[in-house]
Amino acid sequence: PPLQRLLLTGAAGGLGQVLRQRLRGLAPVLRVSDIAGMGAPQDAREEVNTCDLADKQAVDAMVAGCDAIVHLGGVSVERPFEEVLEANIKGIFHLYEAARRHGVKRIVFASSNHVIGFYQQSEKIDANARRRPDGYYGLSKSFGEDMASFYFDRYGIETVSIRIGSSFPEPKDRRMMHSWLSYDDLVQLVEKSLFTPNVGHTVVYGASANRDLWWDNHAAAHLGFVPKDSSEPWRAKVEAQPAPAANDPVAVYQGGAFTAQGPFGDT
Ligand code: NAI
Ligand code: 15L
Repeated sequence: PPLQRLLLTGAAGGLGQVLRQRLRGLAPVLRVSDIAGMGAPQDAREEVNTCDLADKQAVDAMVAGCDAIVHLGGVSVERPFEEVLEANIKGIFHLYEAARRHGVKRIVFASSNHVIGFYQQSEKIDANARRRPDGYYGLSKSFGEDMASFYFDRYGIETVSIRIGSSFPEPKDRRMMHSWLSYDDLVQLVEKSLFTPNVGHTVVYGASANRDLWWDNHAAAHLGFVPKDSSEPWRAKVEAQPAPAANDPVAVYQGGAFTAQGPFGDT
């Protein structure tokens, strides 16, 4: 059945601002949510909801009345565990609990390459590779994928977990020549993740058709995701930057600099 009300979390963020524009029209009502300000509703088809994902009751109210969710909200970089715990770990539990209570059928979860960040850049992996999270942030996304798996097996709520590479207007460094996901390809992948039937819990890598990919999406072929863009037009610009040392984490690991952050706190 067609969607009635689509929820977009993280709507004030970098990707949220893009998808707020590009997903409107997929459902009669788009509800946008964030802890940060989002401005007024853009038109009569949009609802604006301010919510802290760490607040269970607020998340329940955010989800009520929605039949599908694109979940971008949360801490999006490496941070101390306590911050990641609130927004991402408690947050994803609150989201799935609310989805169960309110009969949400489909969730598109913004997972991350940092779930597998400790693979080396010389390795090529698929969705079945053992996860190797590269920090608390990556651990929280790994937990989110397990939450999605459990809520499908137990309650039949379907999820596509998109392990987004680097989704920005253009690739900013050598690593992103491999990991870049254009906004157009992101939009295509989110739409396919929302509307492909019988996805169960599918894990897909979110990268454009870059020349030297680390990630093989054969396990998600049923989504029919065919990226149209490539990082190649930026190669000369990116390779004009000074090259990192061969043993620099940005040149060794798929997760790049995230693998070398922390420890945080008193140590
Ligand atoms: P972003 O940091 O710009 O946006 C995240 C949004 O979540 C922000 O607007 C923030 O206010 C909101 N948020 C943070 N804590 C919250 C809380 N406790 N309650 C409610 N909202 C909260 O990040 P970006 O780049 O837009 O990424 C969106 C999603 O995609 C994130 O989940 C991120 O982890 C994921 N992702 C993004 C990648 C990228 O290349 N942009 C790569 C891999 C994953
Ligand atoms: C992510 O998960 C982050 O949200 C984003 O800001 C980038 O750092 C991206 O990964 C990346 O690995 O380039």
